[in-house]
Amino acid sequence: MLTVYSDSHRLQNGRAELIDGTLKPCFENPSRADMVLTEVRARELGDIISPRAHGLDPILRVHDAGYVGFLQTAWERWTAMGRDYDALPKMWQIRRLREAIPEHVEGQLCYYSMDCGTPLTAGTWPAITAAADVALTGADRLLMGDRAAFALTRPPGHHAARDYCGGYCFFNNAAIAAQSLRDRGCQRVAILDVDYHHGNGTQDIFYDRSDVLFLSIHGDPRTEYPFFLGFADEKGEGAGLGYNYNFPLPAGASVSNWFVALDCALEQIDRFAPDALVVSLGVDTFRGDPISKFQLDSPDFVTLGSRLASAGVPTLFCLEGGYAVDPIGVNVANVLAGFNARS
Ligand code: Q9C
Ligand code: ZN
Repeated sequence: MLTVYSDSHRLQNGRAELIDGTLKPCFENPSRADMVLTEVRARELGDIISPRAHGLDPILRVHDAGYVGFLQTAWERWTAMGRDYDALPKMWQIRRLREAIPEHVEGQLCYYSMDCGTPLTAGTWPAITAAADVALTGADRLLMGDRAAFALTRPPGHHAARDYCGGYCFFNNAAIAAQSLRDRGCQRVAILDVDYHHGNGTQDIFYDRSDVLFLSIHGDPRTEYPFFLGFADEKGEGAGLGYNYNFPLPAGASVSNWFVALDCALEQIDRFAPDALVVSLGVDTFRGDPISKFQLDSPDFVTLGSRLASAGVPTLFCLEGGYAVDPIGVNVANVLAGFNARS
């Protein structure tokens, strides 16, 4: 399986996030992608190529133009005010506050953010456009007939919705790739999100559509981030009713229960008969993950890859979360190797 990778991910390098009452180094940092790339190389899983630039059009098919414009100009506007530190929002347009988009860059930062854990930095724009290109170049390969491709996307994307960032995500790489596959000839695309956290952004983007099936297995939002979405009764709306599946599992759920949920998801994918499958591949389901509470062990990721291959659908993997940095490479490569062995 081919891997698409860009060094530009390094440009997203936030300084700190608020954890347990204090500022700690960002969990989502460049060393994650370094570990994954090193392991993919060592295991000789296939060629590693650079992305081709696809421009902003495929991004604007998924994201709001005002939001994209904000991301493009925010750092320049932020630093023009004399601020040379990471931009983080400190309030939200919550109930009964005015809905108008503020003019001030700090107000816009609050308006377009879901949380305060997603630092907008000097290099955010080049990093996130490169990550979208990585995903889109992976999609190119499926359209060329490849059985599968791995888009080593960083920063991740699945918490980013049409018009907001959050959860370390700015552009929804998997959604951009899925939409591009639709626009370039695939009739039906399924997105399976196996990250520990619910893919609220992806769900939001495709919630009213029947051409993109979204399924997510994740920690129950009654106790886990992102708290406000990801419940089992969210089944889609309008034309999209019946095309959204959430499989929330209690924090601490066993590995066997996790694989039961995977089988349920794969059954729905089979029924949907997609032309392509996009996997939002978070490996923060690992038992040693510092911010998550599932129990998967490294060999379980081989099983995951193998089961995904059994769907028999051209598959694009997009990297999402995974914060146990030392084993992240092994865990991701195990998924890809398990897939390769079965396909
Ligand atoms: N104490 C992804 O995995 N903060 N994003 C949780 C836990 C947000 C995770 C804090 C976690 C976002 C792509
Ligand atoms: Zn996650």
